[in-house]
Amino acid sequence: REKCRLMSASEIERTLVRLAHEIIEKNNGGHNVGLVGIKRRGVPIAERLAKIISAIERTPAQSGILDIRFYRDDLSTHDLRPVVSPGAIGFDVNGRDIVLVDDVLYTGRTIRAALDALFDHGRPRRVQLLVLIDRGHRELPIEATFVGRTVQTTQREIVEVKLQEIDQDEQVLLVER
Ligand code: 3GP
Ligand code: 5GP
Ligand code: MG
Repeated sequence: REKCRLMSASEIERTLVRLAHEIIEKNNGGHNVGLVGIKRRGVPIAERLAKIISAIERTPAQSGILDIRFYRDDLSTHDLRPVVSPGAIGFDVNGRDIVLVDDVLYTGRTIRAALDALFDHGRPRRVQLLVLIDRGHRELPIEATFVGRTVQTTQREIVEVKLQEIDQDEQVLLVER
C-alpha cells in the first residue's frame, strides 16, 4: 500500500548530480575513484553517477558491479549461504578509491558482505559508501559517506526504488508491507 512519494524522477536526478559533486569534492576530483554498484538497483545508480562525474571532470570515471545476493549472512530472511560470487567487478580495485553504491541502506548486512567481497578482489586504497536512501534500523556499525535522503521508517514500511533501467518507471515510494 502506497503511503507517500519520497522522490520524483527530477528529484532523483538532482540528488544524483549533488552526490556526484560530493564524490568529486571528497576525492580530489575523482580521478582515482571507482564506483561499484551493488546488484540490482545499485548498478544503474553507479553507472549514472559515473556518467555525471565524467561530464563534470571531463575524464572518464569507472563503474563496476558486485553481486551480493549470495553474500548475506542473514540466513533467516535469505536461505542462501554466503558463497563468494565468481563475478568480476569489471576493473582492478587495487589502490583505488572505491565508492560502494546501493539503493537503500537498512540493517547494514549487505554492506558488511560487500566489503568482504570487495577485499576478495584486491586491496582498495579507501572505501566509501553511497546510498540513495538511508531508512535507518542498522544492526551493524555501518554508516554511509554520501546519502541521497535519510528517511525515518518503521520496520513494517518498505522503500520502493523504481529506476528506468530496471522498472521502466522512475520514483521512490514509501509503502506499507
Ligand atoms: P534491489 O537491490 O534491486 O533494490 O534485496 C533484494 C531486493 O528486494 C532488493 O532489490 C530490494 O529492492 C527489495 N527489497 C524491498 N524491501 C526489502 C527489504 O526490506 N529487505 C531486503 N533485503 N530487500 C528488500
Ligand atoms: P541491509 O542489508 O542494509 O539490511 O539492506 C540493504 C539491501 O536490502 C539493499 O541492497 C536494498 O536493496 C535492500 N533493502 C532493504 N530494505 C529495503 C527497502 O526498504 N527498500 C528497498 N528497495 N530495498 C531495501
Ligand atoms: Mg539494493
